[in-house]
Amino acid sequence: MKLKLIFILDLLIVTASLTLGLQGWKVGVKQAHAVWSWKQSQTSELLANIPNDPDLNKSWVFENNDNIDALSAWKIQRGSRNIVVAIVDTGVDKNHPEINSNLWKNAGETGAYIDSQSGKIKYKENDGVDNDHNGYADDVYGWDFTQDKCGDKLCILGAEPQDEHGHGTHVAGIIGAAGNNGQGISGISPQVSLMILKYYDTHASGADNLKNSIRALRYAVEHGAHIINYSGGGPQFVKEEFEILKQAERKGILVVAAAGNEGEDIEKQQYYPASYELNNILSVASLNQKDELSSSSNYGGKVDVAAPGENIYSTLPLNKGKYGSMTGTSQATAFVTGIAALVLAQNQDWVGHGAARRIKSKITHSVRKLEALKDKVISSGKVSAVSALQ
Ligand SMILES: [Ca+2]
Ligand SMILES: [Ca+2]
Ligand SMILES: [Ca+2]
Repeated sequence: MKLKLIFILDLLIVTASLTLGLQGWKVGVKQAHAVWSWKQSQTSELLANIPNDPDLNKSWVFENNDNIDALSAWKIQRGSRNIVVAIVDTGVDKNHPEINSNLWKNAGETGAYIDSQSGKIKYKENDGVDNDHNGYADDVYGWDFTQDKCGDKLCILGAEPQDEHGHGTHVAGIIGAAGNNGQGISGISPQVSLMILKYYDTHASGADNLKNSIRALRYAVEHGAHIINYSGGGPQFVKEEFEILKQAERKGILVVAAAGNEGEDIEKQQYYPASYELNNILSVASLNQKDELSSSSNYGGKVDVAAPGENIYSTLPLNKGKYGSMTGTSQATAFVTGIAALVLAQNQDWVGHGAARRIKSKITHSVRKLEALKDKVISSGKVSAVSALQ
């Protein structure tokens, strides 16, 4: 059984919430300088369009619009709550103020009713009942496949897909941190619905993580996800995983998959799900700030595009500092997922069969070609949010 590894961060700079006045003052000065240098680099037209998230400039990706063309993309499209993105990962801190307003909610597990026996008001989200009869009790935001207990027909104890690691919350912020809300950063899709599916547990065996990743993918496919972000993978073809992703292909669900962090050519050393022969998989390599392929990034004929992936500033769970930086193809993948969410928000009539193929085509045909990516990724380029919308 293959080991289903998610990418552990290479670098984690936790910007801890500073409580001492002096330290707070120093941080304030640093921010002011950063805002200044950031604004110098933008044209007046883009400046008029910059959202009011004060820490957006802490990310080099947004410091210069050309890095991914997000500022100019937001002039055209800022995403939609109608677009459901499943994050198959370590869970997400749903209490994070930048994530909370963009969480997906299962309509069948929300709302109140009068209990016929007690006559009291009960809330579907915490009544312990599987109100929508999908086999999961109280699955409001998604599910925790690492903690749940399942009988023949019902799974319980998975209603809180909380992120103890940090990876899932970081990926979630890149895709869909609330934009223009006067705080923190902005995701590439400032409005979106994030479905939280936790499969990875650092203490579990590779076999268990793999089994749970397949359950998580199945949930996404069966519960209305339009796009799946999969920032993980492994070297072995797994038939069950292939079958569920094929079902996703039939439904038009796009799977954005990391190329992996071994610095290898994945045509020689396969890396799944990126390497599956399916039209709905969009695989992503990582770039550094100089537009070079990251030394740790996998590449090759199965990798479609590249995106920024080094030292990326995004959200972290509240007990891990709220914001911080991580590196890897996981982060690059999340940028592409965010762009895919914008493209689908712009073309909502595509939803359904064929949508994945169309989104993938838009993104791969609108890249900025880079000499450094020739023969490294199929499109020879890095993604551009604004070009993908045109
Ligand atoms: Ca349910
Ligand atoms: Ca319930
Ligand atoms: Ca924000």
